[in-house]
Amino acid sequence: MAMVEISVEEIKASIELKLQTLFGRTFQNASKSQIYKALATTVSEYITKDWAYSKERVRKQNAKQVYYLSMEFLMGRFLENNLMNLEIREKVKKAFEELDADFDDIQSVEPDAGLGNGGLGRLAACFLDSMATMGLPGHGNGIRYEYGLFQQKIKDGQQVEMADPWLEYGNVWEVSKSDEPQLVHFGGELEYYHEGEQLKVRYLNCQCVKAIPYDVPILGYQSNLINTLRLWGARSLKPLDMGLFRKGQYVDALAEKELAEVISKMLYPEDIHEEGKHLRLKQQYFFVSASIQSIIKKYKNTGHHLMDFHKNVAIHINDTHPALAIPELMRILMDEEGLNWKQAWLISRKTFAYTNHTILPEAMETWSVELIQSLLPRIYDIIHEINERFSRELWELYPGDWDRIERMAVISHQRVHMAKLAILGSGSVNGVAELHGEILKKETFKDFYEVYPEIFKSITNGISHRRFLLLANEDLAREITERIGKSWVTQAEDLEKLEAYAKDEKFQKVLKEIRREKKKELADYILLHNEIEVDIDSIFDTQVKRFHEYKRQLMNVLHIMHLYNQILENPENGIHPRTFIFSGKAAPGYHRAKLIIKLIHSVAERVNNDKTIKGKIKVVFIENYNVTLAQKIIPASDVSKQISTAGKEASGTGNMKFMLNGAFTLGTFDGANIEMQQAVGKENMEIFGLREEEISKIRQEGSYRPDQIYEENPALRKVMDQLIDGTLEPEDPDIFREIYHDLLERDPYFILKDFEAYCRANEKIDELYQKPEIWWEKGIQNIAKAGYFSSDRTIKEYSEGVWDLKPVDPT
Ligand code: 26V
Repeated sequence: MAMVEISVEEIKASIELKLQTLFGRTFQNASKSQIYKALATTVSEYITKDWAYSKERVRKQNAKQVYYLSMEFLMGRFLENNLMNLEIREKVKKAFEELDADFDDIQSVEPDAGLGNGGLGRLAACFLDSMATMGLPGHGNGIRYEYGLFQQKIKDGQQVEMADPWLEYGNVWEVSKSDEPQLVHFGGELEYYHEGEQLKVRYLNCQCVKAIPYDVPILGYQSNLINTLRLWGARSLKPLDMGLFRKGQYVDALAEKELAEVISKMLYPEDIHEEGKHLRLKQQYFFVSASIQSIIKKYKNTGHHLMDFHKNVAIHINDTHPALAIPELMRILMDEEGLNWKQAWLISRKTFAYTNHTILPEAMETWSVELIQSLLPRIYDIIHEINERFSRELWELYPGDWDRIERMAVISHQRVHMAKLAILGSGSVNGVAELHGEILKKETFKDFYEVYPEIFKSITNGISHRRFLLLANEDLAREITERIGKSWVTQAEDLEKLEAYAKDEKFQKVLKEIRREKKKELADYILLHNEIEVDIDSIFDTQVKRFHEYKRQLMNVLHIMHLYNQILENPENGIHPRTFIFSGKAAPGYHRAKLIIKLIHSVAERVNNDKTIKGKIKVVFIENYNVTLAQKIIPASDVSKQISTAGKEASGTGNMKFMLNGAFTLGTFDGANIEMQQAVGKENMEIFGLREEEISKIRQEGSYRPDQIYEENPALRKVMDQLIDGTLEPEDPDIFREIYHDLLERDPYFILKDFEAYCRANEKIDELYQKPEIWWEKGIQNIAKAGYFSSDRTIKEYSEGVWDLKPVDPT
């Protein structure tokens, strides 16, 4: 639907009409939330009309389609993004000016759709944006969680979790299709029987849950194609038990209903740590089963033969969470469509592709045989058969090598290993950056790589450069367009043309002024929310992401303590003032990550209130990090901290968002940082610390002695001692003792080992920042080379190399 033909007058008229018809209000006496709804409904009606044509076009062209199955879609706000894609933001702003209302105020009524934890969920959202923009028929399938990722509040320096009832006031962007439900079965017993030649299966005494699709239109920039994000909500199949109801047992009457509906109640907030919860497994099968059933149903409507399924449909599984889609497709093809095992398996392997997003062993999903067997008996039987057949193949390949067969088995030690299931059932397995893909081949999935080398790939992640530059940093986007034209919005590599302006004083000044403006806005936000005054001429040095030990927020804060000590010792040490910004959530059950948040607050308390350092450094923790906050913080940052232990961060995508906005990266040789440095050049990015090979060698040798580093480095020793000597929390001097001991005795993430190099890298930043011509030139170079990290490029690689997907003809 490219650009919408609507005038400022029409926008105003529509808002006023909607206010009347929906709420019986005039603009003057409507609430902000009513005005938001009136505007959003106006926009969504425009979209919905074209949505139907778009589906029709895809159908007529017989285009192959991809379904991106993901437990998480971290969408953020819809209104602003849709206005951007329809290119009517300016007009809407104008309309609000004429109505004498503050448009930002209205936009901020919309809650973030926070249906994800972090990188994996935001990646899914960026992919949807790119597919729609590039005219590729690709749809998301996930869960309509009633509660998104918890909201984070900070009380006494500690994280407190609050619910995120994002649907409380309705959701203008979804269309519920309660008349197109799918039924999902849990539990019960199986009864196998013969119908002629065919072995059939019946389910007895199972629990059946209704899956209702809620469809959200996904627009692309200037694109004719509107894709669909289909989120499934769980409903009880049974109406209220009126027998109980009449007897006055209202609560019991409701119980069964609630048992079903709890499935789509909330998003699990534990990224990385696998917990093996019953309800989580139910969530996985619930959305996967509903998705596969509806995909097949739609496919059968086209009249194509099932044996051609993979030619028309690709299904992507975002990490192992949707891996049950593989046995579910097998089940439907065999039990309901009458194909034999060989046929069904062939189709499955040609249909599915799997992306791995982390190699941390604690994130590798396994489920107990007992749980799967009782909850999903038929699915278990199919997994068991997959395992049997695979083991026999292995026996042929490696006769007598029991060790290997055991290592590779999908079911071993009474557990089902989801990554192994995902690899076996897929025609493509990929890592999310070069290094990550290599680690998968050489270590994590080495055995499988030896058997199926051709299916392993690396596809480096990307981000929606539209959301994170065109939308989040409108002024900068405008200045870029003035210089190099508008093509970069759909052809991100064209940002490279900016290189010609790297030394241009005028453009350097523009970048600097826009950054300053963004810093001013963020400073206002910080003053309002944290009651901390920050100096907008200080370096804004930012680390925003989920809290996890491998991401090493702890190293960041130890360095701040060190810097503070240095300033106290030598108040005239000449460093440029710096504001250290943190934001991010910790999993509610992740004690250590929460303690690190507390430590940051303790250090902030101390540093921010010490008048003797004259505000040279400030530490700020911005609560409740989400997509909307990212859009505020990233364009206001001078320095981007990407300091994970080498080999641990599969890719990182925040790193790319900062680069795109011209921040300078201080990072380790990890994930996509490596490729960012290749793109922008060594001089434009500061890399420090141990390499992955070095770390893996030290680990193997078992030779690491953090206590020695402590002994040898007096400045570090001082900082460490301050963790336990009451400097920080005189009332509770032992609170950080466990951190101290862990660093000294184990330091599993090599913080002490990298500390010295990290300090030096920070000094280098300080020096560079004090040479403005050089600093801003580097900023421009970063923007110019960020094009490669657009998710448009990533999606192109998936389309060509994995899905075999082509853009639909827009006419
Ligand atoms: C794992 C689990 C385990 C069970 C409980 C819920 C849950 C939720 C999420 C996860 C996996 C998280 C993996 C993840 O987010 N990985 C990140 O993926 C990004 C996109 O590829 C990548 O840039 C980051 O480096 C990687 O950490």
